[in-house]
Amino acid sequence: MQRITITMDDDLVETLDQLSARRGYHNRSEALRDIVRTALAQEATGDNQQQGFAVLSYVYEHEKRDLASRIVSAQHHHHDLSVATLHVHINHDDCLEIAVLKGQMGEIQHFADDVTSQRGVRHGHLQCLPIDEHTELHHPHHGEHSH
Ligand code: NI
Repeated sequence: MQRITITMDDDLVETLDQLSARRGYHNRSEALRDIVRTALAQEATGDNQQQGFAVLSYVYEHEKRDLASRIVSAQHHHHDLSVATLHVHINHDDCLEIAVLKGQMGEIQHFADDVTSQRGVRHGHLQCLPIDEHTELHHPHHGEHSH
């Protein structure tokens, strides 16, 4: 680990401290490390060849015309990407689905667009977790897990 000194406007430092407090970071370094990781993950999303995992979440109205079956069709069309899907009936009309995907970021983005662009799908969000074969992201304790 390296210690670095950075220069930042007062306003930006205040914003950083507020964000840090809101999200429960213990210090600025921890907050900044996560901000950089998020930026890195976002950048990887644009790299179609990049391999990784992704979490796609969305809310949809299950009785809206044939929306539920169109979503299932999209999932079957991209079955090779699907690791697991969690379905929660959040109220009388709406369902929340969380899909864990694995594969190329370009294909994952395409699948996410297929689902979230459907009429009646709301709160679509894709979180990408790129895998770097050489430096393991977010996992400094390699070797402790046997799986
Ligand atoms: Ni449901």
